[in-house]
Amino acid sequence: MKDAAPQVIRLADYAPPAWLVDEVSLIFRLDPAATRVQSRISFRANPAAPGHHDLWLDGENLKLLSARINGEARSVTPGPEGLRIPATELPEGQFLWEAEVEIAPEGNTALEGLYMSRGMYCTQCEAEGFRKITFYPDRPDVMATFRVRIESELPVLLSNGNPTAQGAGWAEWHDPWPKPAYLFALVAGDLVAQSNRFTTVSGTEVALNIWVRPGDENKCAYAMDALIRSMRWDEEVYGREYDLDVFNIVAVDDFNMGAMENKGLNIFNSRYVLASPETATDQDYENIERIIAHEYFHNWTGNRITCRDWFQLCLKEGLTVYRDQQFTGDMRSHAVKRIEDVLTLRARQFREDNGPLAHNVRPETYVEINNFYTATVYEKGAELIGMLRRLVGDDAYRAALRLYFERHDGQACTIEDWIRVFEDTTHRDLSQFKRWYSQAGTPRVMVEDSWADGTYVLRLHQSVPATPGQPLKEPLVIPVAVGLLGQDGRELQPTVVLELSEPVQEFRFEGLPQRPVPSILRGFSAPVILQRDQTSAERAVLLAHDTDPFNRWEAGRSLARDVLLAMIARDEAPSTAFLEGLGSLLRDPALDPAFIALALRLPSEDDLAQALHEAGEVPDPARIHDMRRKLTHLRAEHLAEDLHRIHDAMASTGAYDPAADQAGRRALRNAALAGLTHLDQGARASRQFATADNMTEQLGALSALLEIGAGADELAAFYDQWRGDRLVLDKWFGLQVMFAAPDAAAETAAGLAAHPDFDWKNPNRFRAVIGGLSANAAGFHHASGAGYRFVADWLIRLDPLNPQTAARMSTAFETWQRYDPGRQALIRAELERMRSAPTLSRDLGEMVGRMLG
Ligand code: 0A1
Ligand code: ZN
Repeated sequence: MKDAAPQVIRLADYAPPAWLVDEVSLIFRLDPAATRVQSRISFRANPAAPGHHDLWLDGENLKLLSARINGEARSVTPGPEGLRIPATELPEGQFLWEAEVEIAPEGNTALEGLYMSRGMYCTQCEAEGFRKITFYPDRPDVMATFRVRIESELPVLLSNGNPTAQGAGWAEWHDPWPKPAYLFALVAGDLVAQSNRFTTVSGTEVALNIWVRPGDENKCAYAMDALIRSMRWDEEVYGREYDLDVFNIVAVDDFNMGAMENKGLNIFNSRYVLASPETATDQDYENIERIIAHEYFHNWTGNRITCRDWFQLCLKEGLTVYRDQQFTGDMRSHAVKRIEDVLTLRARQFREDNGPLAHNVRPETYVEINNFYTATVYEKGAELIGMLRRLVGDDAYRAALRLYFERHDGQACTIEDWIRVFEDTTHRDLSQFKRWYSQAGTPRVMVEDSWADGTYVLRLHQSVPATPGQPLKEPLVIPVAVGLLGQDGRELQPTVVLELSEPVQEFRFEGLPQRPVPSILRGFSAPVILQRDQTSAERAVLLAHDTDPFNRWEAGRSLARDVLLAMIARDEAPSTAFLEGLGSLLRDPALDPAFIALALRLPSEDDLAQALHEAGEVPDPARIHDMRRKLTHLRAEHLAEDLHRIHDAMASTGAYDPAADQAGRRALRNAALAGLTHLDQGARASRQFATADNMTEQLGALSALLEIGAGADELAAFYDQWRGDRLVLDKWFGLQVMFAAPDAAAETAAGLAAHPDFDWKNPNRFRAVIGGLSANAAGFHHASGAGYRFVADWLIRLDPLNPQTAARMSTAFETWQRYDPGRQALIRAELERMRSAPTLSRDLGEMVGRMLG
């Protein structure tokens, strides 16, 4: 409900907890409407907070039935956010708190705390959900061991740690590793497991289980395989071993985010567990592998070493994303993974960083912490780790991590602790590097160069634009990886990492035989926007010869972007150099098909709007849409022969395998099909749809058809085939909205929202339709304002039930300042309408407030 003046939490106000917890013991008597939770918590005065203090326990929506201190009944009246026992009423030193509360999981639509998803009980406690389960100091710097007893008639009863005892209608668990309450988890349901075993490097046997609904057990094999590979990889690459007798994963249909790293009991959105070749795309498989790894890696980077407070979120998230990126690179292809990661970074983080929601990787204030699980904290946070590694080198990185695990195991840490392990291992002053954590905005690096007498000079200028609350910026340390090529494509200078730390700096390369073609920011060595006038001849050299695969791809990408911008600005025809450059890639047998597929991918409509805004222009979403379609068509005409050849040559042989090789071939095949569909009105795509034996090819064909406004029969057939599969049906909902023509997008979304299978309280289904519309740039930004209205209507409706998801999805509006006055007025009106909704949550209120500025 609406707060008069929502409280702002500040990093600067951090104070250590007055009371620490040694052990927690919980008994759950599960009931949908009236679950009883008994707690026994042993408190001890914190020596780091000298004096005798009040006890503050967080608690929300709890019915307190009884409370005792050292066995003596207390009458306490909790407020809306928790309860306070004055120091005068507390024993000194230590005491035992016992309480019983009642909660109603079936009415919990926010999916935070203990809730129900289609008959099963589950929990989500990050960031501050444990306070909806019982009274507790719900902050990550309070770490305790947990004993849990669950009583319920449901057959499977799970919690963190190791099972200790069980009988008919009950089970007991013990987690010996001290943890913050946000890592608590409980699951109860009619579930079945796919099981396996893992022997750790030191010989401990671990039982692995993936728990799903009966009927889904044949869709867990890939997740299990990914888990085993993750466990082995973390031992081999980071020396991290698993530390309990069991590792449980549970798939849940109703979940706000992707997954959650609860100690020994990871809970997953079912879309990131369940897969079979017929129902999951290659992209789904890759996501499952990545997220399984991510949550598993949290066991060390997050759980054994956690965050002191929520401002330090990037400590666990940036590092864990960095680790999962390395893992995927090792499992698949580093070149392809890097390109994919940069595409995501630019699409999500640069977008965020260049708008009203820009914030530091380590924020300094928040109203609702759930609003800070962002691309900046996660993806830019990971980029900072990569830069640090580039600056200190691989050996020092390894040594620093060893020290981090050794020094901080069992602690709740800060970014200062993290930086210090690097300083202590390298004896290098990293105070300037630390600015990356406290300065929002995407840095621009402007490049000038000159050539005389065998010496090539690169002059780099850095600047960071103002962001909300941060008008002035200081120079950063930016690792700029550079290589030099000859005009004939030969490498004259292998990669060197230049350290740009001044506002302007010159770097000299001497003794060169000819003026080189520079390959700058190889591997995307820093999350910056490079500003450089590059001739198309130079780009052609890089596209054909760069030894750095990222920059090779980047040369093609910027060529495509410039072609599109010239079409948008002045109807200029695409250059033959561009089309021929692509043609050569398509004909190069040495290239990885996955790489070629990425090279064929045109910048998205939102990428183009971002580029136009960056160039000081006002993007017109309708024109962007038309020109991008036109280029897709022209390109297909020019490359038709190659595309036909590729579509045939990349056809599958043998049994479906989700690994990189086959997935890359299918990605290229679908990319070729999408182009060809523009030429043959869908004949090939219809054939592919009819004969596909896997979801990647079925969905590739359907998408290609929908993109040209065809595919009605296939859409109906798809629904008939998959109406019983919730995850596949999400795709059916999402695709129609994403590919709807701009004039019809809002109407299509509204039609689907009235469909009997539209369950708006399920976050996946809600995201498919409402998120689908915001992903359809030209439809969402339609000049009528119908797209804006539709999304705002649904966010206002969802917000009182599930504020977290409503707030997250409001980022659809974060780019509003890019657009023309007409669109700006329409969006502003919708943001204001949301802000004045009588049911506005703190979550959505904060987001809308920040967007309005
Ligand atoms: N820590 C999880 C993400 C997560 C965050 C918040 C949640 O609920 C508010 C749920 C999950 C991760 O990084 O995977
Ligand atoms: Zn995470």
